[in-house]
Amino acid sequence: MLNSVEPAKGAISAEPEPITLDWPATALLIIDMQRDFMEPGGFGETLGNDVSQLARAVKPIGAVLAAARDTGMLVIHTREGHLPDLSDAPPAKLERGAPSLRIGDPGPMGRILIRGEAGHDIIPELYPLDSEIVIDKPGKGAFYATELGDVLEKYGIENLLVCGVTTEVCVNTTVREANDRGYRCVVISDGCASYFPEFHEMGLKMIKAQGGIFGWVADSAAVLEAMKVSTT
Ligand code: C5J
Repeated sequence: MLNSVEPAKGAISAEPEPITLDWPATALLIIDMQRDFMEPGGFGETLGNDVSQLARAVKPIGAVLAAARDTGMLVIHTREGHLPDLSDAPPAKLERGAPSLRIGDPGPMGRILIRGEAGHDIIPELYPLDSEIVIDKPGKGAFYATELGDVLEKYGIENLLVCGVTTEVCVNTTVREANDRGYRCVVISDGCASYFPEFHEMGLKMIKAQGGIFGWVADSAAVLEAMKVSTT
């Protein structure tokens, strides 16, 4: 158990406190598990990052994804990326820093962070089923300039299980956007990862501090246990 409060039956053992979810009103939101972030030669590596740091999130996400598929939970995958003509990429993003390759440049997995290229695709281990929703986003947050809000409303979603990469960038930005829109977010701690382990830790702390100012944090085992209890 992650904290001292005894969870009710079916509640997720989470921090800062257990949370009971209405499962039919809950979706699994998997952020940016794309080759461009996870594999050598993609966007993440062009920024100078050690992409092997992210691999640890794959198995926990896979376990929760399998359970979500078994229970019929709504599953939403996101992908960060831009149109081939870069019309949705602000100059301030394109010009930033001194990467080895810039967004739109040709790389070993196609043009960096461009929709339709191999690097933009989701890794095979977590590949979306045809029945699952894929949201393409130009920014870090999954609500900005996307249809995500409309999709959640259409399916009556009130709660989000959130995982993916990276903890302090797209996961945190999306959780903050979701929190402001009234969604309860449970962030799956071992289903997130960062190129910087200390940012991962602090990114989770920022979410659950101050009574859960942005949401709740639980590990995949706690989420799976609560899903199991509520479906048996
Ligand atoms: C980044 C993301 N780190 N998905 N994107 O640029 O976190």
